[in-house]
This record gives sequence, structure tokens and C-alpha cells, in this order.
Amino acid sequence: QKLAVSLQAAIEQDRLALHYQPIFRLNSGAIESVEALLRWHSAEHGVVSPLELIAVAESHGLAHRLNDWVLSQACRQLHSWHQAGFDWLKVNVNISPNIFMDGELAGTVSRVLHQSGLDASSLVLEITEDTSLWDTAGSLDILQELRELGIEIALDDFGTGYSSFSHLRQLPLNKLKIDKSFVADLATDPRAVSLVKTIISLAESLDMTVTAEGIELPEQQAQLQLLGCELGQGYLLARPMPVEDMDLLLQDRL
Ligand code: G
Ligand code: G
Ligand code: MN
Ligand code: NA
Repeated sequence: QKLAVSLQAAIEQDRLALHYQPIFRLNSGAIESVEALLRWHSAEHGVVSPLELIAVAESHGLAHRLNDWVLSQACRQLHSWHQAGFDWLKVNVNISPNIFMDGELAGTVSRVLHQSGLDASSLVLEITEDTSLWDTAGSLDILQELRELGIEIALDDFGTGYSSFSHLRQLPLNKLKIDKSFVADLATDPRAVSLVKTIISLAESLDMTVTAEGIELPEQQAQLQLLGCELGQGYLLARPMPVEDMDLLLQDRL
């Protein structure tokens, strides 16, 4: 309750923050996108994890305001990076299953893109592979509505939830993010290698781009490159960082 009151104030007073973790092209080392990750350091409650924050928001009617804040902030930041010359950069924003399913998302995204001046093709929404999500007929309509705006959709944490082959085939998804649990075993378990290899060829046959998450070791990166994985993200390559550090990283690569 108390946390919810502080959170509402923090949203209204812009005291939340987004950190950004780069997503790299594994073959060239070029930055493709940045994933926006919510951070809150509350004066009263200390550091509150994004998962807890989202749970509090959802149980206190603040989910929409929080989602609006994240989307607006990420789009404005990316627009400013575009204006600074990094106009090829994209941004990935995480969307919780409840927000995805409630029917207002396309309207919100459209408004936020308009207000921030950001091109739709620069925005990628990450939706987790949550069981309840894909079983309803409504999810296809929602995805189509989002795709018509010109944005991209990534299926996050792939392999941990439940998406059948028919879901993958029917849903208009652009990207698939292989969950870090599979990447973790790559260097030591031959079966993890087979599995990731299969996921990559499945994605290719469905015209989806694959991102590997949670790359922590050089051996994992090497294996993923060998398997032809296009994009990668993880502590080995870069940690989530505040805007100022991301600025420096981008400048460095000019
Ligand atoms: O950044 P970190 O590893 O602490 O994130 C923990 C979890 O919180 C991850 O599953 C991540 O996807 C989620 N998360 C982080 N930021 C956001 C956000 O802005 N919105 C949503 N819905 N989830 C987020
Ligand atoms: O659920 P989602 O994939 O959005 O979660 C992203 C979370 O993963 C972020 O909170 C981020 O801090 C975390 N993360 C990013 N890179 C790594 C990594 O290499 N290892 C681990 N364990 N977590 C990571
Ligand atoms: Mn994510
Ligand atoms: Na993920």
C-alpha cells in the first residue's frame, strides 16, 4: 500500500529511471538496439526491483500509468539519440502480459510515437512467452493492430513458456529472444547446442530474427556465432547502464 503511494508519486514526478542494455550484431559487433529496463531507487524504500514494481503497479491500478511512462520515456530518449546522429538505433521496450492483452496498447503506442516524433520502425515491443497470452483469439488481433502501426514485436524469454509451433506460425512476430537459461548451458552441454541450433533454424524458417540473451562467457558468444545467431545481449558484451554511459558508448563507436 505504502509502496503503491510512493510509486504513484514517483511516476508523476518523473523519479523513475530507465537503464539501457545494448543488443549487438554478433558478426560485426555493431549495436542494433537498446533494451529499456526500468529502475527505481526510492528514497523511502531503497532499490525496488522492476518485477516487484510492476506487481505493485498492477495490483493498485497503476499499470497503465507505469507503462505510459516507460514507453514515453524510451521513445523520447531514442528520438534524442536519433537527433544526435544515431538514427539507425532501435529501442526494445518490455510489455507485461496484462498490458498487452487489455486492448488499449495500440492506441497508447500510436499516441506515444506521435508525441515523441519517433519513427514506428525504431520501436520493438518485447512480450514474454506467457501461456495465457497466446491461447486467446484476441492476441492475434492485438498483434496485427500493433504491426499495422509499423513497429516490431519480439517474443521474450523464448523456451521458458509455452508457445506451440502453430502459435509461432500464426502470430505476426518479428523477433525471438532465446532465454538466458539456454545460453547459460551452451559452453558445457551439447544438448543445449542442439536445442539452440534448432530454435535458430525454426526462427529462420518463420522469418524471425533471433537474439540470444544472457551471454556471460566468451565460449557462449563463440558458439552462438558458429550457430549463426544474428543478435546478442548479455553482461559479457555490455550491462544495462544509465543514459549518460550509453551516450559515451555510442560516441565511442562513431
Ligand atoms: O533489469 P532486470 O533484470 O532487473 O529486469 C527484471 C525483469 O523485469 C525482467 O524480466 C524484465 O523484462 C522486467 N522489466 C524490466 N523493465 C521493465 C519494464 O519497463 N516493463 C516491464 N513490463 N518489465 C520490465
Ligand atoms: O525478462 P527479460 O529478458 O526482459 O530480462 C532482462 C533482464 O536480464 C534484465 O533485467 C537484465 O538486467 C538481465 N540481464 C541482462 N544481461 C544479462 C546476463 O548476461 N546475465 C544475467 N543473468 N542477466 C542479464
Ligand atoms: Mn526483455
Ligand atoms: Na528476456
